[in-house]
Amino acid sequence: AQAVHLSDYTPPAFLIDQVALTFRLHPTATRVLSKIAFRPNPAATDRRFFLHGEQLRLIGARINGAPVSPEITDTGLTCAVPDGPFTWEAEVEIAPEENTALEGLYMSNGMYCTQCEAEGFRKITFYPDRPDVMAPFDVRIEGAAPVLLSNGNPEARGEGWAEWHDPWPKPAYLFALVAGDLVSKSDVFTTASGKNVMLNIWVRPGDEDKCAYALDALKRSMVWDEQVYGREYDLDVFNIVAVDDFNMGAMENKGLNIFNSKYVLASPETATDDDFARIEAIIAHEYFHNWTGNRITCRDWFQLCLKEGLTVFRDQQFSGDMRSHAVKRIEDVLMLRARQFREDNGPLAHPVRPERYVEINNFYTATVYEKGAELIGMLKRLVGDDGYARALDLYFERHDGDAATIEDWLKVFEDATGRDLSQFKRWYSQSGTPRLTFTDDFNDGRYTLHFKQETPPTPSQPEKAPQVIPIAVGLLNPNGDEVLPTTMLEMTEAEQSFSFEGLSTRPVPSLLRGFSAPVIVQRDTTAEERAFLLAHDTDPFNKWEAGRTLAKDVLMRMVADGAAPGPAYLDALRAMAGDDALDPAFRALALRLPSEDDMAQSLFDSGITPDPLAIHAACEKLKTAVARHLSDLLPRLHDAMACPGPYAPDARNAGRRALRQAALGYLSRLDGGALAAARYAEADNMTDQLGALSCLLEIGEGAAEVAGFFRQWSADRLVMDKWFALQAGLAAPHKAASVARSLTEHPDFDWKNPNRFRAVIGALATNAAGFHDPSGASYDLVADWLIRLDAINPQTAARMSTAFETWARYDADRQALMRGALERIAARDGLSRDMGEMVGRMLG
Ligand code: HT7
Ligand code: ZN
Repeated sequence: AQAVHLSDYTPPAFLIDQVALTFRLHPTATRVLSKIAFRPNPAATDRRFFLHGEQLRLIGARINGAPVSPEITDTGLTCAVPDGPFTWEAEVEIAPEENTALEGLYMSNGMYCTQCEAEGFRKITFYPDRPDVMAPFDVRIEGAAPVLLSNGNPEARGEGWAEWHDPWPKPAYLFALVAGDLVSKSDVFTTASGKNVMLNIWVRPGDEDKCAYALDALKRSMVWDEQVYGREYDLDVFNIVAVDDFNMGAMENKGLNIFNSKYVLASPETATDDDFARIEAIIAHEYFHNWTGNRITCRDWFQLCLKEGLTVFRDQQFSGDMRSHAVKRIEDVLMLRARQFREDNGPLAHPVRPERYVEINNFYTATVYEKGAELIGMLKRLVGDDGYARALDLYFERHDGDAATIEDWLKVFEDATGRDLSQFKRWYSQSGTPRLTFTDDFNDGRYTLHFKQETPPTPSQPEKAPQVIPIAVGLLNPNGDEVLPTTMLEMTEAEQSFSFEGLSTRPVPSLLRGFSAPVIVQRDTTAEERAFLLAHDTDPFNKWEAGRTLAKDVLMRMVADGAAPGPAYLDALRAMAGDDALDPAFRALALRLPSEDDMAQSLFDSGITPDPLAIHAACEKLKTAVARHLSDLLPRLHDAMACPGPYAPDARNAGRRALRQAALGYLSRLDGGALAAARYAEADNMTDQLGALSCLLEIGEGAAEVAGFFRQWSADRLVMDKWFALQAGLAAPHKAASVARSLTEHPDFDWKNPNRFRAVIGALATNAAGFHDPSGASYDLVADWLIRLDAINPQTAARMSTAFETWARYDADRQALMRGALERIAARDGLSRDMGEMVGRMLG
């Protein structure tokens, strides 16, 4: 398939003044009538009239009312057009019921819905389906469903029809339509300037009592965007619809967000604390897109990070404000390392702004989203809070209504702050995670830090130039007092030193506070120094990081030479776990060991071929050692963190439950799961129920509870996803493939539903030791299912193929098995463009 290049961008040949669409809904024969007012783009270099269109049956087309016969190919149509403005009309037929790819107009549980980002609108009608063509839309829907929704404001409705008008020019990827038997949970929000907005969350009948949390999160997001970014909502209604069959998390269509039901529906009985937190974050994320994405969109898909990096950064700020900044930062960094560092260190590494793609759906990645957000955080650190606020004000003022670029984005920062950001721009074009090494010396009261930065080669980028790295540093004296509060150093050279004068003793450095840049700090240091920082660092991120690196060092030694865990880590962990002055959520995070996948990457980085089974065994051993070392503290912690009264999903209670759960996990290793079984039996909320069940499964117990859970929840799709995922994700290494296989044979394994597919196949791929079982059984099972899914839903199948992106880390046998699985996928007839690109990049 042909690649698209950033350097090939040309402006659209025609612009659109107005779009009118009529939908006559039918499951197998929906008619879409379009009437589009085109005019030539004075800035265009190409004058050809081309409309994208795929899988459409053209019934008829007219220009200025006269019938025309366009030339149609697999990707669209061309037609001779008059000079000057003209009206294009077309009627096409599509079959939503046959659309299993869940892109374009499709059906989920009898409901019509759409997904148009990135290039799904071309499966609805012929159109210039590119984000830099923006237009106001009028939509008429005719269909038997009681609820008929589209973007913008409702204009008129009658029996079997409804009309919508969206006054804000938008690209086609933000178009949406929903029709079905839905009920709503509603409220009214009054904006800062006094305008009333009707808020509706639309769900299937029976789910209306699971919308309250999402609705509340929406109102909080609206207030927050007004207060923090000065952004008000701009329509009379804001609709959210929950859909069961959805390829990703949610979609920010103008005025009509469509959500995977998993990220809307929540009740204490069915959703965990993590689910509540994710719902809050995703509701906020999609709402924030109204300004960062919709009012200001992307010129082309290479600029995807312009809206996604910024909107992730904004949702992270919001969650930090709603909950705890320290805990949120740690969670975000855990996720960045688990997903983005993994991507950046393998064959799929690409810049935050990629320069070529075959299938854009393959670039909705952790690099574009999460590393993209880190770049915004670094910019803010470099220009300061005031500079950031001025730049954002200028961005909204200058680019409202535009399809913008990263150059536009950086220019507002340069203009608002006077800074030259040409070197910073490298963060957008260079892939790979920089390694930051340092040494220090101390002479006559002068302490000097010497840094070196190096970014390893990545696909098609053998050489890297130095990047601007904001390094937040603090210094502590040996009795634990801070002698230098957090100070931002700006590293711009490959090697650079920074000195601090007037110190009476050699300080202990606390580096990269708050994880001030997305880099890997490599430094040999003693367990005592890490334990010292864990005890004394005033920066909560680095306090946690010190414990984390201690745990990693211990695990590395356990894996490499079978060493027993030393006292430094265990004592430090004990002191921290028992320190009631610390936030329970923070302590819960500190008690969590590094993931097995993270350990595999760290071992590989230090030149050791990781053995997933040895890593798993070491983690198990360390968990038991921690449990024994903390055996007197754990029951106290468990009991003290009980949350009396009815369940509430707020951060304080969730933090207490998380710490209680961490204690229960370790205790289960001492009592054979007795307490977890009791907790399971008495649980009155899903956090406790699932938490207790996972403790049991982790120690190879819980068969009766698994059966009971199924009986209790078999009618609830979202809860059943948890049932599937827990079993595949926590199965013992040698059993994981057979457990997952039998789950795929379960009558409720509806593999066409992306959530259910991910719950089994995705969970198996995250069960590190089980996935990498030396027999290769899991690789085969995952590959078989990816092949099957690719035939009906390429987007989700291709995303999940990243299970194999780490093949180069492993021993020759595993490499051969993993590459064999990829080659088997690659060899399939009729492989999708999505999957073809992914396996091609992974095989190199
Ligand atoms: N902007 C959206 C990204 C997206 C998507 C969402 C659902 C299904 C398919 C999709 N393709 C791209 C979601 C977001 O980042 O907010
Ligand atoms: Zn987004």
